[in-house]
Amino acid sequence: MSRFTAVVKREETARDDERKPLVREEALPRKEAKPEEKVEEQKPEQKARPEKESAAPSEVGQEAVKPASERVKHKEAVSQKVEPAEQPAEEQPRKGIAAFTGFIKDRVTTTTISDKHFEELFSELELALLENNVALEVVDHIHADLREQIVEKPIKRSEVADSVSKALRASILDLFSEVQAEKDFVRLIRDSGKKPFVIAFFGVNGAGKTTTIAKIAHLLKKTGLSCVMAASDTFRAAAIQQLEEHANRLNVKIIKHDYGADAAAVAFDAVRYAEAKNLDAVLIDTAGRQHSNINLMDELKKLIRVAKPDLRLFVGESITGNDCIEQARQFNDAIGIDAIVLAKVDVDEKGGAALSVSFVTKKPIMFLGTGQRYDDLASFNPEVVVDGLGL
Ligand SMILES: Nc1nc2c(ncn2[C@@H]2O[C@H](COP(=O)(O)OP(=O)(O)O)[C@@H](O)[C@H]2O)c(=O)[nH]1
Ligand SMILES: [Mg+2]
Repeated sequence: MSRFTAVVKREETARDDERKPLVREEALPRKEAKPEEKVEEQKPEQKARPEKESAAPSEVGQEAVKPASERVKHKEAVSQKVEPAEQPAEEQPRKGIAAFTGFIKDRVTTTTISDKHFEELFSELELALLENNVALEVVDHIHADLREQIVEKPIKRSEVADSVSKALRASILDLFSEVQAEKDFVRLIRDSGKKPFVIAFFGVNGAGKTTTIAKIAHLLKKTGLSCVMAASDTFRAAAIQQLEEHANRLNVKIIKHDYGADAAAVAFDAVRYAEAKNLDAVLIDTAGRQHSNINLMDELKKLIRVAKPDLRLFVGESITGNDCIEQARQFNDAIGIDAIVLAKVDVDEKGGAALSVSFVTKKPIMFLGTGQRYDDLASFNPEVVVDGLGL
């Protein structure tokens, strides 16, 4: 999964048609940010939170636990009978998806894969997916889908690995099929007929809201659209100042009140300002105390009533994996979100959040945050995620 971010980077930066080998980020020489381009130094307290342990089944929804734990039991039962796999002499231990397809190549001698055999083989893939922060309900979905596609279906021995890879690719792409985002964000704004087009950003502290707003303001400017920022995170010390620094650097107007002011009033003033100045968009920053905080949700609901955003973007940190998915679910339940920005995929070696967050919330991923510069914002393409998995 570590190749996920490398592929995103490659898609965004390498415009040439040449297919470059995928390399791990850390293998590349570090490119120093030019001071004026760098969005912001990471302050120690804002540093990306360390990765959580991969999801233990107990951390996830109850109803989803059952099928997977049944499979684990099944795996134990089956593994008693399985003869040790023959290891080709020079072979390195394979992991994850490569292990799954390779395993099939090594062991399958018949032209169909039985249910029992499938369960045994899937347990490899299941572990790889869980380790990579893919939510359990997504693993269950892939399991059911893949089983339907390959169990007891006649497959040529020589084509087994290929067929399974194709089935897995189709299954993962299917995760996104219900929720295709408008690919062209700028066109979405232009075609909306709304002036100003109001976008509100939600998410927990440190997820990347303010940084994403700066990146989007930069994107809008590059495409000739004007905007104003609303400093509606009036709760956190330095939040207004942080947004203001971006506004100054980008030469974008910011509407701000004092700390502790009514967030909805700030947003309202920004919308009024945009109307008066005939601006194209309003970007509303919001506070991000814990999503379980009822006061915050009430404050955000009021802001939504007053500013009537046309787009409610949830900003989540890719690296927090299942936490990010839970937050997205809870923000969606509490205030309703339209789409997702998955920030910090550049520091996420796992990538499971991208597979899961859309599936769980049924909302599209609109952007990926791929770094700390203004240009580090990639539009989301499911095919790129699947390519990154080597499928
Ligand atoms: N590596 C990386 N860091 C990011 C990204 N987006 C935001 N950050 C950093 O994450 C930290 C918190 O971001 P901030 O925008 O202040 O989060 P907020 O509290 O949700 O507004 C800052 O240090 C940002 O520079 C990203 O896509 N990649
Ligand atoms: Mg902020």
